[in-house]
Amino acid sequence: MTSTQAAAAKNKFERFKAEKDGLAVKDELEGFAKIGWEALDKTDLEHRLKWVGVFYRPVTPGKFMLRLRMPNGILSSAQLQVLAEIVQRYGEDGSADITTRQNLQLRGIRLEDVPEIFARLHAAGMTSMQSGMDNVRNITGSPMAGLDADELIDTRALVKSVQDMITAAGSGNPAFTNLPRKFNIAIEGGRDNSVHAEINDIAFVPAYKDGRLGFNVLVGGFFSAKRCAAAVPMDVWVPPKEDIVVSLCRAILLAYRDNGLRANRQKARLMWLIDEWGIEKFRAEIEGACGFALETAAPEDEICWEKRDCLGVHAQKQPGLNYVGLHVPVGRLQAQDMFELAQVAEVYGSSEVRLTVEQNAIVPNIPDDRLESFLSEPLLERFSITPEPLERALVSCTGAQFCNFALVETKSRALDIARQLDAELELPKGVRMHWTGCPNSCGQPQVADIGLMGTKTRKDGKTVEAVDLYMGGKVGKDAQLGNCVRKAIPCEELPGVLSEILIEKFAAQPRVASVQ
Ligand code: SRM
Ligand code: SF4
Repeated sequence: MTSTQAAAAKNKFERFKAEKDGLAVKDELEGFAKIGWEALDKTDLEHRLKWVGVFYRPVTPGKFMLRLRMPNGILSSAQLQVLAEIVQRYGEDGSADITTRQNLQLRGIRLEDVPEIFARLHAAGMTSMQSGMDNVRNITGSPMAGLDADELIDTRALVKSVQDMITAAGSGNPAFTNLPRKFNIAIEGGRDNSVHAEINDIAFVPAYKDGRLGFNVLVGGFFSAKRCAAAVPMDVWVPPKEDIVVSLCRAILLAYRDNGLRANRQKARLMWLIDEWGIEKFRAEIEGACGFALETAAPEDEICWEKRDCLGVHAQKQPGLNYVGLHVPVGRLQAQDMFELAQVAEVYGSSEVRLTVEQNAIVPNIPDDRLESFLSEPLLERFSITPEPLERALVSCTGAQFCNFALVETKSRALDIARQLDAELELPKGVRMHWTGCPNSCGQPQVADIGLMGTKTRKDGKTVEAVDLYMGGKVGKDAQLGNCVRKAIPCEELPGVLSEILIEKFAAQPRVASVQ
């Protein structure tokens, strides 16, 4: 019995993957669309469709979520317009979310429309292939890539090449569709660790070696309900060359595919294999698979800045051009927002839009003499460049509105509380608050100044929505993960609890009520 067969004997996910590869549904979509979602095989419906980015939502049966891939968080106005048209047809059910991986998810999708939607995505140069389940997620890179005068490495082409290798340029690549578990890759090119490299299974971090600029490689970072771990150094430095970066990613993925632990899904992420092998054996195996010698790591990485949030107007390295970061409250976009965002990028910029892991948007390449009229666009009343400090740095996962794992409502509650506290308190500087609806940590509470993780508790004899409180997460230079410092705070008590914390730990001052 092979190790994969042994795992299949123990684990229902391994069993159904062994029976039929998830990617097989790619060729069955026309048939699915004809028979309708209610007639689908349960495993195809609830699991295998995720291999092509189509997520059945038990909270809203019949209205699916479509998770795209946005390498480096970059898309064109024309692409955004196509996505806006797709969600617009679903009326109130249609919307989109910018995700914590610089990506877009569309809501309200009907299964009968999926073949046509896929044809439109393909025609517009987009894909949703392999974006869910045991596949590699959207690959992140600095949202200022190619714009920032202080950037070290422009990661755009590298990120795209790695995605193309993994997904066979978006058509689906069976070599990587049966990993033991999900997998995250980030390629950072700036000095401020804008993508939280250390929480990825593979992280490329800029570093000079003997005067040459390249990347130190970290491996094994992940969050799960059972365990959260920052990535550890692999003791490897690579030059920023596409063939080398792609080969290294391929070798790690194949080693993980063939040797990763599969019997227990709670112990299947890459770090568990690194624990079992030890980092020296891991490095040696990968080097053997690469077929070329790996250089040892550079002594230091070049992450030397506090993380920037990209909001507001910033001069680019191209003289006379600017990028403007717009705050999209908790990442939620309606069709009209998407049309307008696409349009302002076309009219004032270079028809390009970028997304950030803070769930915000950037419009690059706006000439100096077009800035003033850009800033007076009505869209900027909704997507401000100067939001109040708590709202500014607010991140939230999907939560109970659409996610069946959620223990609490997140996005609307996060926004209401941030707005209430912004109205009551004056803050000397931003405080990064991250909400996540359950221990899966999609909203990354461990990287926040204040992280809030949904749970349930008992109050006055009743079960109520509550949060565990995380503090101490640090991003950018010397990034570190925060820890749970207090458990099960009922959500209705949160405004008071957070107000006290903000006053005691973040030097907030109550605002003086204005005299009428
Ligand atoms: Fe996540 C599962 C949403 C980023 C850890 N995540 C889910 C599912 C698919 C569960 C489900 O089927 O309902 C959620 C879909 C809800 C929905 O309808 O939107 C979901 N995850 C999200 C997003 C949309 C949160 C957001 O609002 O931005 C993010 C999508 C990113 C993307 O574009 O691909 C998202 N998820 C993350 C991150 C953050 C990151 O990657 O930096 C994490 C923690 C980092 C990590 O994975 O190491 C994360 N999601 C998980 C886990 C726990 C993984 C584990 O090893 O245990 C699950 C559950 C699972 O995989 O079994 C999960
Ligand atoms: Fe859903 Fe939990 Fe992820 Fe939030 S953290 S999107 S509630 S799985």
